[in-house]
Amino acid sequence: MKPLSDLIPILETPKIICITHHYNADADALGSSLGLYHYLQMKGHQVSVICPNSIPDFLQWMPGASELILFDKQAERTKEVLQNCEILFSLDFNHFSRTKFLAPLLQNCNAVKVMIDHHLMPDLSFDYGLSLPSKSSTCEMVYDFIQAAGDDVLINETIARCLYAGTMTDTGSFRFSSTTSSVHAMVARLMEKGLQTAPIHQAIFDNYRENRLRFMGYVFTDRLEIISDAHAAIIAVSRQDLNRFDINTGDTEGLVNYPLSLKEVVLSIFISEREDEIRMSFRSKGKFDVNVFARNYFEGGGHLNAAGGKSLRSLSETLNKLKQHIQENKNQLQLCYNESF
Ligand SMILES: [Mn+2]
Repeated sequence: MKPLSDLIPILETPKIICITHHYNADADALGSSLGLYHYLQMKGHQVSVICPNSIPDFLQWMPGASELILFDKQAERTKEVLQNCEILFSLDFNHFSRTKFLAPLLQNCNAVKVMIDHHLMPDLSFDYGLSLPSKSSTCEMVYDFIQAAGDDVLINETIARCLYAGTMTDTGSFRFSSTTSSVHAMVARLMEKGLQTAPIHQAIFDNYRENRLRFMGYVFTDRLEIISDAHAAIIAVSRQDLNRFDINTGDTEGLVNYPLSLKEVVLSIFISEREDEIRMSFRSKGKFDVNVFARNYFEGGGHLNAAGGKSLRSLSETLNKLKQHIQENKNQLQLCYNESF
């Protein structure tokens, strides 16, 4: 994999470019894709953004959202665009499998493949790329890329809104330890470009339907289990629970973080029964490594304090297996809890 900086001179002449991100886009995947999209368009390139599947309602406000190509709805168009593509950017993921059903098309695409990502353990078979797990977000990496190309002057309010959104969500609103001085310096620069931050917080966090709040009440009352001696919390919801409150994919975003607000909880896990699999989110405080935990037991991974995974077993079997693995890690969890003071 050649360094990303080697790509900068190649982008000095107009190219046909595709940008894609992981399945179930979050604000960082979409914000980095659209931020890069607007930037490359201004550079004179022909650019398309391909999403592996439809994007959640709370991200529809993002500038350029109406121009996205959704693979689950526009398969033919996706194939056509990829066929003509010269450079393919993969953002906020580091292995094509993370795009699920889109993966074979991306893998077989003849374009020069570029990765920009901050997750652990990258696939290094991309032609160009940058993998920096210490970075707060892929949005921050796209900002750095634009700066490295000497194009600060091209950053406008549209790009600023996209890049801010993903940095804000991936840092837990600038709370996590990945929030370096460079992150704050970037936000300051984006504000100088006309960025208004309050409407973005509102668009992302104050944009739900009543059913989601009712669902949260139900979940915290009836579905939250605390394993005190292991400093762990589990929320497991069945398909029946999701249907009862008419809950979509985007509605469960962020729920996994709430149990971490409990003093004694070091590890929080959210499990939901989806159509094809059991989906799992892992969050931790301090040194407990959920990337390793998700990778070892649930075919997943991500970051030190935030990871995803899945299980093809039933919900109750998954829950039993999970509790067993929590017990196996009990000493480590107790250690992490004690170390945090
Ligand atoms: Mn990210």
